[in-house]
Amino acid sequence: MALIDIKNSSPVQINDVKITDKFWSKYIELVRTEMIPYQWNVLNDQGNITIQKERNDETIPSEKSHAIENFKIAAGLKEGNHYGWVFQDSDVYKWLEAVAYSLNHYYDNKLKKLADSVIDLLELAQEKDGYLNTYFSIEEPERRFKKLAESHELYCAGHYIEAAIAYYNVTKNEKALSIACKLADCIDSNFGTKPGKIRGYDGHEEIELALAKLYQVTKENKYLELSRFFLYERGTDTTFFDRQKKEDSGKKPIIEGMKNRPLSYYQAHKPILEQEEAEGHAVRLVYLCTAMADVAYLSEDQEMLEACRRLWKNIVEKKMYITGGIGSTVDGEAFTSDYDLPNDTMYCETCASIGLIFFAYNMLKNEVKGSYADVMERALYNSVISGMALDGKHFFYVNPLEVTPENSAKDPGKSHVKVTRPEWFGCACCPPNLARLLSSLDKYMYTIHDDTIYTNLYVESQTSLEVKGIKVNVNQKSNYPWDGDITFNIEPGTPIAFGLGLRIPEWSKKYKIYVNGIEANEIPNKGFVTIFREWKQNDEILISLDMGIQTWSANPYVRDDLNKVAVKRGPFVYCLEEEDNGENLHLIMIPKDEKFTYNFDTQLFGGAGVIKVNAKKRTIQKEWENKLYLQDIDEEYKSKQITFIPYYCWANRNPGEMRVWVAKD
Ligand code: FUB
Ligand code: ZN
Repeated sequence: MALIDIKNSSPVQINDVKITDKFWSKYIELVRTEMIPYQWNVLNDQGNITIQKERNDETIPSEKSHAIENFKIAAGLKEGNHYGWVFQDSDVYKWLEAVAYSLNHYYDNKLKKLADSVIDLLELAQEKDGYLNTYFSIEEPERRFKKLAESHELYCAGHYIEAAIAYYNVTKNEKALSIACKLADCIDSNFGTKPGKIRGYDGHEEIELALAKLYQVTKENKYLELSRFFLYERGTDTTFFDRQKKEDSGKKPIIEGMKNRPLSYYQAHKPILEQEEAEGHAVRLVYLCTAMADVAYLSEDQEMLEACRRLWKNIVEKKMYITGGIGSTVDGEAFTSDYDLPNDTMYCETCASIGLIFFAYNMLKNEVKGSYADVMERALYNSVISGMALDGKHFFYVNPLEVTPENSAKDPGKSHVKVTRPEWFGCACCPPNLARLLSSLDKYMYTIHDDTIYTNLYVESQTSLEVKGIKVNVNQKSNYPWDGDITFNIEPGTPIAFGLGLRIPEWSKKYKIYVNGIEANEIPNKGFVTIFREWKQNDEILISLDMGIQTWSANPYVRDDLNKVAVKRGPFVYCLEEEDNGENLHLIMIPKDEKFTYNFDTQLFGGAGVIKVNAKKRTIQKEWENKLYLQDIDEEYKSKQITFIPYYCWANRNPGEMRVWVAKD
């Protein structure tokens, strides 16, 4: 079933899954009916949309998108200048990729024609030698590949290649793929170790993961080799960016504000095998790791896999928010030190959590380990979908765990921490990234290793998989993520022996599994319980997960979360909003043994589980009037019932305070 079944642990081809899940179908429909048309309007500067800067920074271009117009100018169909970020092209590519996945769920001829016309436009914009980049073609052709630290040329190329593969897989549009191959060949002829070639790499990783995908579609070894070159070259010659900068000196910066970034920002401070810690720009790091994990898998590179494991461990054990957000600072949109996880100045870019999912999935291709899927689920249900309003037309670039509107308004250090989701951003990397992830969710649900199908995500669906060369339908039925019972129906056609690995999420200490009504006692191994048997038509498995309400604590080294708890139920992290609980959420305290209650509210947020508990709220006594400090004053509290909503739902009502970590008694 996999496009190229190099080993037995194959990825699952997208057209083999049909999602019927209530929770995710809504999102997939939202992508199709709202996000894709809405984003198309934005890319064409239509629709009267207000574009906000993602943070206070004069240099952010935010008048319009101009992304399609840039292609028309590069194609010679229009006159004018390039407008927007140097990587504006990637917004179109991610949109195109989302269209491809969406067409796979719901074939829409009009949309396909529109996407075909975009491919035609790209063909015109592509230069004779395969080069494709509107900024450099229009504005500075002589600077092509001359300032890779900033230029994003290979980043944009990578996004096109990903889009082309998706589009080709779904529609069989050969032109899309041939533009991608021409582009990759152009890169191949310019980069490498041979004399005359550029021995360097892009400041923003992306081409590496795209080339690994291109290899899998075309079976052309040169693409895998080029990906390996970029990965292994990174950080070996630490003078590369500086040398390019010197040769390019006197010219205007390609991106203002990127002049003085340390090499670790680009993960170019050391060779990748020597990088022990997740450092620098968070999206770059996870895109790098995504590529490393895929290339390690494809070329059976154990050293590279070991490097992935080290970086993964550092992220999830020391640098990840409970929501699956990563990146602790706005400065460089970057990781900081271990356990530095501030809740109200964090970055947690939507793209970074999406990249973490890509990384997790590629690790799952390498090895059976439920914890990769746990992180995938954590990011997906929390930091990722909080990146979008429930209307599919407003987006967060960063996903805070604590917001005080006044501070965001007045503190320049919190200008990136928005209280409501804007309609679009000057730098619009996140919204189309969300669209492509949500519409391709089916890709992440299963992995197959040898004769076992592993379930990474519980999503109601009908999936056709191939084990031992035989087609098997695996159907999931559930009301997950709100309920913990998931029924699997197995339809092998003829009886066949194989394993079905059921992930036991880290949050579900208690669970039960029944096979055809009889309780199974298999011991979990590496996060999965595997039922191995000869499956017959209509065999049924029920897994029942613990959907109790839980309070979680952070490692005591996380200074910002000390003496606080976060409330969780199933895969969801919950939060408090001012709308339900009044202002000054920091004064609320959760008593130790209070009983939480849960209710599914069909009216709220289109249906969502709400949690309530009797808590205490500190009262502000009269003595505090006009005083900032008082000596030896007793604290007084009033009891108060408080309401938690799922974190992803926050900021869908009136603007106000929000917090995930709540003080505990
Ligand atoms: O540089 C391209 C994209 O813009 C990055 O991935 C995001 O973090 C944003 O900086
Ligand atoms: Zn982004």
